[in-house]
Amino acid sequence: MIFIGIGTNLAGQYETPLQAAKSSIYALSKQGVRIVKNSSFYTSPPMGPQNQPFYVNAVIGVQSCLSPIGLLRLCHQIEADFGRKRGKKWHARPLDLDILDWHGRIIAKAPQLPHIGIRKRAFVLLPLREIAPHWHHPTTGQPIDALIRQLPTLAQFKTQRIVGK
Ligand code: PH2
Ligand code: MG
Ligand code: MG
Repeated sequence: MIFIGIGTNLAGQYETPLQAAKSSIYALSKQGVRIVKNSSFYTSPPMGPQNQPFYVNAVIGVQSCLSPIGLLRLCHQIEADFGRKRGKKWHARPLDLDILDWHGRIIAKAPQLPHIGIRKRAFVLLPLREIAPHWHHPTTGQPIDALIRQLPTLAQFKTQRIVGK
């Protein structure tokens, strides 16, 4: 399975970031990506610069015949369609689509796999556990429950499920 993390804290052309997040799943499916699992949507304070809105995050499990780089290009194309402008690191954005895990593959760069941020981010691990409770980190082999136990309690507490799938 391939897992993609969705993040947004600006509405862009949609009414809310939540609506942008939902529409991004539809945009992927329109491009031939098969959506197999959807997590609930979560909200959390921004990691990084604090002068930006709270985020909405979700994780989906998908199937696609695209290569990692092909899928990355598609994700970037959809981000651009949603009004994302690339610039400063960790700035507010209407859409961020991160390939978290591509069939357990380990790749050094572009796209780096598994995604560098998985291990320490409650807003990735909590939705991922919902749809893949037996998932293991491809590089370290750690089960997802162990990764979640290692998170600071506050980070878990601040990541709140807002709406079901
Ligand atoms: N993504 C970032 C930076 N900070 N914070 C939250 N809560 N959620 C995100 O998805 C997120 C972030 C860079 O991709
Ligand atoms: Mg990201
Ligand atoms: Mg990204």
